[in-house]
Amino acid sequence: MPFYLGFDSSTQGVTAMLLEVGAHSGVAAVEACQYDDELPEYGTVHGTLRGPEPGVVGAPPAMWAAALDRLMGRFADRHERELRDLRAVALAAQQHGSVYLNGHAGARLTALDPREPLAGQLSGIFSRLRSPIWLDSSTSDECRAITDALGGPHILAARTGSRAYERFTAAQIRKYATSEPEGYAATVRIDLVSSFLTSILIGSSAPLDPGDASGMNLMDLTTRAWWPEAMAAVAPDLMAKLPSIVGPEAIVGRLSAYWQGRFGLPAARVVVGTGDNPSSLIGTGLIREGRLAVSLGTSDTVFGLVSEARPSRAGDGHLFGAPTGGLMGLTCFANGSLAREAVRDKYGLNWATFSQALQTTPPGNDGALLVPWFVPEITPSVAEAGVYRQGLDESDAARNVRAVVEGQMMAMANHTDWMRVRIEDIHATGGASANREILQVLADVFGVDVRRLSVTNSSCLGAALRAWHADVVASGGPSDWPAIVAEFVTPMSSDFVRPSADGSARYRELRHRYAALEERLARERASPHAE
Ligand code: XUL
Repeated sequence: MPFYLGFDSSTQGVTAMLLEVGAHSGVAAVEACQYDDELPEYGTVHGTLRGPEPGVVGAPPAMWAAALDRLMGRFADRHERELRDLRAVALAAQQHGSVYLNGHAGARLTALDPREPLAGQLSGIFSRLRSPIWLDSSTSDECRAITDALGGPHILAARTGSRAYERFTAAQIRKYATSEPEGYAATVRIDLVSSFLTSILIGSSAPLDPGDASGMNLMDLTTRAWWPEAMAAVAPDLMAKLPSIVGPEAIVGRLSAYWQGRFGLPAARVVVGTGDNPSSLIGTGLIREGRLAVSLGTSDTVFGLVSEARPSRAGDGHLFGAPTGGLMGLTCFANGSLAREAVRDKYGLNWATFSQALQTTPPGNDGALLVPWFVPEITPSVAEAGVYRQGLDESDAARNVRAVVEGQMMAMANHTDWMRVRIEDIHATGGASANREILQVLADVFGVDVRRLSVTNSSCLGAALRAWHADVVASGGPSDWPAIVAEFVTPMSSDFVRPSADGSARYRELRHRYAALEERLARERASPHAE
């Protein structure tokens, strides 16, 4: 029976999932590697390196590659028999992060020695040892310059699907090119995390898919090709340094001699990589408009397929290419699990007592509000961290727990309106979706049913499903996404959360108050290029 392998290289670690397809369809194995625990030599905290300037957040790209190597080795040790029938591999990665390679990289990738671990062999190929990642908020000046050069935020949003954002790759590249021109000049190739790691899988430079490329402010969403004016506004000779863009189901190579020789893997097909959010679209089964997914992870994201290219007027969301070929709308919040954990830790709670706090407090929290910007926020654009309470005593642990969750869910609902999707139901995923009380707040705020999926790492599942789909298509079979997701994306019947009439009524009113408070605070602390 055929097997398919999906990787999710995320902020805090990398996960891989092996699917068996056919008579015994199912998830055959899942393995993970957390960077802080398993690769402490890179010195990351939650997979990131911060500073020295405020807002600067990055990670060593060599660490992502080392983790991939380690995880592949673990798979080969534990699942040798299944891997003999491995047909295809696909990878998803945190979006927006960029990897800067010098002139040695190309030759080195094609000649990796299977007798040596990967990490040592990559030394000397990076023109920049620390990659900026999506949590970086240090590029407001660059966003402003790019926006001015291209004629304003609405033009940028209409062309690329998003106004300028600090974490998007265009602003990050501009900052590097202007602050370290020598390093930029020595860079022959700028990858996203997905194309960098896919290049390592195939042993040569891999292209990008439209889903990840649309997180750069550089791709024309209509033509799905690089936008020459944006290149000129960002950095000299940029076009020559970027990967090409191919369709979302392209086979870009085969597992290279390194993986075959080192771990005995077959020459399985390798599919173009994508971002974790486009991958999650598949992993949450969102193949038609009307269903939204809410992913509660390091970042919280809300996303869904959209049938028309209508970028947000207020600039609070993005249009990305979807793996199914159409478009997805997405809004991203930096204060996801980071904010929930900050509140949990501040009051000395664990997840069980956090849930109890939600059970013992009423929906709407008697009008108490908390705006949870524990780190600079992406939506709305807020450059400086700050936590605001209205009608809420800071010493009241239970009410603060409810207030942080309600604030997050109300912000999510308010900043989803721009997608103009008639929401029928929500599929919840990500670590915090295991918490039924959090899902109750989500259901009440959106006023629709919420289902938790049996596989919580939807990005990793999406990658494995993309591998299966692309392999079928490459073998001359039909592109049947409904059949593919129906087989693996199964809501758990026990975790079906209905909105309560009482809760929904309260949030309809409270959402307006929250929006007004958030808007006032954001205006005072906004990133200057936002409007
Ligand atoms: C999306 C975003 C985050 C990262 C997290 O725009 O910045 O969701 O993709 O990995």
